[in-house]
Amino acid sequence: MARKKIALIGGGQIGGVLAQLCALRELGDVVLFDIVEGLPQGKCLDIAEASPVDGFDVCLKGTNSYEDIAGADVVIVTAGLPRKPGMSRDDLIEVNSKIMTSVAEGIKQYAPNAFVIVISNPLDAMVTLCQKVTGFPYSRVIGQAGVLDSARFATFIAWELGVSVKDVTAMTLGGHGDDMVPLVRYASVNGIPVMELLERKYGSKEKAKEVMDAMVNRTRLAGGEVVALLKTGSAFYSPASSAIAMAESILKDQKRVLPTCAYLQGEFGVNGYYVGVPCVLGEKGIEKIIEFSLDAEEQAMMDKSVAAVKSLVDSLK
Ligand code: A3D
Repeated sequence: MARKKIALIGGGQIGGVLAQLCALRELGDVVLFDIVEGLPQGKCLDIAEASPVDGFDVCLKGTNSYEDIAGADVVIVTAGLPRKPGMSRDDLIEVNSKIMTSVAEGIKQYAPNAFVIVISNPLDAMVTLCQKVTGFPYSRVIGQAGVLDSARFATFIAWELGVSVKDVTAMTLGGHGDDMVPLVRYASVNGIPVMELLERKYGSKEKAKEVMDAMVNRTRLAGGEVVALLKTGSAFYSPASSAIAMAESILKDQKRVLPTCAYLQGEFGVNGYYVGVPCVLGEKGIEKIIEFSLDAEEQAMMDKSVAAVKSLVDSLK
């Protein structure tokens, strides 16, 4: 069986970690592309020289030429500027739209059969633009946001309850903005509702709600929390891990159910927009969008998040 090939467009903070994770997990051969000469070559050389120590055996190639991504099975896009303290993700739309257009043209020309996972912000708009320019089927162009937002929510729950993150299930829906929808009702520790555990811990429904509200709020603003600490960029380890989980599910046909920025055609009452929802990811990309019922409060939050996505995406036109 031929080795898989993963092309990473953007060799900055996230791109470098993506290349290292692909290598450590031997997901396939890696091509790291950037417009800055020397940057992707230097990072690939550095990672390759760790291979005898870490014991991985894949080819890593840094490049400034799109020709090298030919034949890629999966392309992960991080090209674009990250935000600085005080900026919202939406402030990046103008500059990153130009970058995304050129990137999508490169992918269309040189890797026309690839699955594309977009990470560049503002996420919901950039994945929309990438699909438009490539013209690839919706099942092959997706965005990473929900895996990370959900992981952040799960992390805060695990810390609060003093349990392993491995036993926490938590999910966010909606756009990758401050209106995202962390699903409290479905958050659990090994199937036990988190709200019940909080009520037992604090002895009152009111205090449990207060603690959960704080975790929901922290989840929504979690990206900004990292930006404020770093001062010169945004999160990069956790977004890379999140996109790798999606890529791995596609490359190995794992059929994992992962929150994915997917093009909706009526699901959750949304038509014609990319929004974060749970999807089965396998060898055909998005193999299924999983619908389930939201209560009135969750639906209202979803509607608000979708409205924010629509106004951002419509500003592209
Ligand atoms: P950074 O370290 O600046 O890397 C971006 C790279 O893109 C740089 O190396 C640039 O040289 C390169 N680049 C610029 N223009 C082009 C081009 N035309 N073609 C190819 N490469 C180009 O940023 P980063 O890696 O920290 O973040 C990358 C993107 O991901 C930003 O837009 C962030 O806002 C976004 N991001 C998304 C999430 C999500 O969960 C969705 C999380 C964190 C960051």
